[in-house]
Amino acid sequence: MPQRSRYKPYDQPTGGWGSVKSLIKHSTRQRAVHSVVSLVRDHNKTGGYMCTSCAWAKPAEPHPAEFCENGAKATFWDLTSKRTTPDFFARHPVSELLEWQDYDLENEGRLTHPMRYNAASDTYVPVAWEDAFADIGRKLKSYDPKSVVFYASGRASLEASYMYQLLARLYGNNNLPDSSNMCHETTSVALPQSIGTSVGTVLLEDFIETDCIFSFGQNVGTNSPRLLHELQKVRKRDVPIVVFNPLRERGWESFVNPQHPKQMLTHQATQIATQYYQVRAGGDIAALMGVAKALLALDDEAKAAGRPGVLDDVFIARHTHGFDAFAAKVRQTSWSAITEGGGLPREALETAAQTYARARAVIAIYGMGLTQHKLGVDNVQMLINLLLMRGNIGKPGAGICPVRGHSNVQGQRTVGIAEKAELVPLDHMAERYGFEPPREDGLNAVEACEAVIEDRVSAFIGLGGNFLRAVPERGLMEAKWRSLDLSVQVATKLNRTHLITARTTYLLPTLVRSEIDEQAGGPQITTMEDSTTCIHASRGKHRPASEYLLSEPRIIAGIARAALAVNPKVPWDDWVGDYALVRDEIEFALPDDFRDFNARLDQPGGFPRPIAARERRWETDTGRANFKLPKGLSASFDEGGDPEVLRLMTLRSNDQFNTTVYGYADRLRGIHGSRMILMIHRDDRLRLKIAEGGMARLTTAVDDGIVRSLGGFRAIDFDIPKGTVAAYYPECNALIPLWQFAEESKTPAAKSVPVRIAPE
Ligand SMILES: Nc1nc2c(c(=O)[nH]1)N[C@H]1C(S)=C(S)[C@@H](COP(=O)(O)OP(=O)(O)OC[C@H]3O[C@@H](n4cnc5c(=O)[nH]c(N)nc54)[C@H](O)[C@@H]3O)O[C@H]1N2
Ligand SMILES: Nc1nc2c(c(=O)[nH]1)N[C@H]1C(S)=C(S)[C@@H](COP(=O)(O)OP(=O)(O)OC[C@H]3O[C@@H](n4cnc5c(=O)[nH]c(N)nc54)[C@H](O)[C@@H]3O)O[C@H]1N2
Ligand SMILES: [Mo]
Repeated sequence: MPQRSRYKPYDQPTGGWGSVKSLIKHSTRQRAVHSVVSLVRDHNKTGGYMCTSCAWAKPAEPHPAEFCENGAKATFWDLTSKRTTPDFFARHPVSELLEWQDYDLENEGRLTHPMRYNAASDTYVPVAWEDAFADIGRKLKSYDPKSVVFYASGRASLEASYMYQLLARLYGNNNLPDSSNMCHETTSVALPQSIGTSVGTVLLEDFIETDCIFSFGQNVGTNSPRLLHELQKVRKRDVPIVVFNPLRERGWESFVNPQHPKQMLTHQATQIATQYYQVRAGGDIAALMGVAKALLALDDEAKAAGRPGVLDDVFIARHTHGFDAFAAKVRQTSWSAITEGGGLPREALETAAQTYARARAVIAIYGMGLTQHKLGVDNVQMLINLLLMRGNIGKPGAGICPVRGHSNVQGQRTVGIAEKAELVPLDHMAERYGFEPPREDGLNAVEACEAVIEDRVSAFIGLGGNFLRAVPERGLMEAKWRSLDLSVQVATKLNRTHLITARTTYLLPTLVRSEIDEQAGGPQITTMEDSTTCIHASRGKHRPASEYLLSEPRIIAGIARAALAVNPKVPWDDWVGDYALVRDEIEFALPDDFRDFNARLDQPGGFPRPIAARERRWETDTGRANFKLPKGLSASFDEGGDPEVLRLMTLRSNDQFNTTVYGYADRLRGIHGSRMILMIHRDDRLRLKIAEGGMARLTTAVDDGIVRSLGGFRAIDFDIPKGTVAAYYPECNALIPLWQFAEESKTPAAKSVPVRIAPE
């Protein structure tokens, strides 16, 4: 399907007619035109279903059509009329399918039947649900419980997630890695140490009051386009938006709201970023240090002249810990180290500091550009330090705003999908279900990979996701996967993880969120938590893609009944019949967060979980908000010593949701027709003797005995800092060493892979 690659810089705004055209193309291609009406009527609306794309907040007063281009693509992709049937599997042996592209696999449409891999014919063949459950249960009973992994991608509802984590714990482990481990785990480690909460402190209403926004390492136009509505409103009030990103992402530059007729007809675009700083990959600690240094200088200057300082001295004295050590560190750090580390001139950082100092209330937004680095935790904590200097946490219009990924990834962690035992209300569960839950930590995503490589895993259960495409170290992982005894994949579409088979492999198809989930007690409601800790109900509206699909709660219960001893305190079947009963269980386990859960389902805009830091209650080791000192100025593995080593950022295109590739157009970056593209600075390309548009090979620059090399990239001159290059995830995951992860959080360091590049 990829055609010849084309590149033409995109000068149109984000949204606008480009977005409408793309929407029409995708609905037609997926033969999902029937879902357009529902998209407008039901999407992200009270009484409707919540989008399966990103986790951005859903407003209490939605737009007439509360969706974006990429939410629409996700919905068309789910509601496609195409089907991947038993007949398809009979015609295509797995060894053949392994040659297909990710796009082509999922483009076959929705899975329709439970299937089991048959090694003799090298095909998937249909299996009855009860036979599948019985066999999976029998096998699970035969393993050491510590050798089984229960992975979750971030889409399953709160109800399914609660049941899934309970299944793992009753079975006997905390091996509950999830996509969050590869994503905002860095946030979950950094924020509690700094401000005593593991999630962001910003609610949608803060955007109404803010008077400045700083953004780091997040691609709003592609990955959370509905946030552009907030940004546009903010810009109408002339609020400055300061962006730090190696790439000039269109979403941060200019936007036309496709749902605003006047803007569409007059082509009236809103400029989003007022200051744009192309920091080098891994350079944010240095850049933030520079802004902090300039801020201290402004404070000194003002105080010396007898004016009020620019720091919030009262807040710092009353609410924080460690300021003096932090200030000393900032003062000691030289401007030359800062400009070298961040790749930004001193004047730029001073200007950013002036903008920051003028604002009464600042929101800091960030994404994978901060979390997926060796010093990702320090990246996030430096950003918090900056906020603390002027009391920008716990007041209206201010706060920290990590933009989460999957639509319920945050909620899954909230209700217990976590490998860290201390994060889970295990005592409540022990009491309620009369069992002794495992107390030692389980495996996170990287540790699960290590365990697979070291032959310590017997079985892997995947509640959604595409584990083998999402994780680093693809070569070794795919090879070792084949010696697993059991792989069970609960999925909606066929992906590559399903094709790397274990000794026994099941492919279990499930409903998507927009489909009606009919159980004994009638159509069911599910719930999820958005990026701003608000909980929403979701009601499917469409007929399921096949009569053989089961809901995730039902599949989990099926496995649980077959694998576990009967426990009258855990009535799986009753729960499946009525998900409200599961919500009661969640409320029991987490009473502060989910008080009156069932009664509050339809609160417009969702109901927020209480976040102590919003009230300036600091649940940290010191009882205060902590200034944290970064361990270094470079967040990357490569310390910048060798000029032949470049930092590779592995990114999403506009036509994908993680490993799901919707097409080959990265419209907002002007790239069409191919995903094997290397974005590179012209001077780097010339130095490396690669022709413009010529082919290049990337080889990971580490010396650990493993060769990681990938050819076939077309090099395109891009507006990107020298020494930083970019290419697409998941294609590049073969290049990422498993041991290059963020210190403390173990989030794979996907944003600065040290690479050498050669012409091909
Ligand atoms: N349509 C769509 N929506 C999505 C997803 C999707 O794939 N498609 N994925 C979902 C998921 S799971 C997630 S986690 C989020 C991801 O959303 P993002 O956090 O936006 O993740 P990426 O696309 O990886 O892009 C990271 C951005 O960080 C920049 N960057 C890279 N390295 C650095 C750095 O060192 N410093 C700075 N300052 N910037 C840097 C890159 O140029 C890029 O703009 O989106 C979610 N939403
Ligand atoms: N190099 C590099 N690697 C990365 C990243 C990066 O930026 N760079 N980002 C990381 C991040 S942030 C994340 S979140 C992970 C994502 O990792 P995953 O969450 O594992 O991957 P996805 O691509 O979201 O999973 C897609 C599959 O999920 C299944 N699916 C879709 N909807 C449903 C559903 O409702 N239920 C069920 N049961 N299955 C469903 C479909 O079969 C589909 O093929 O990747 C990580 N890997
Ligand atoms: Mo993510």
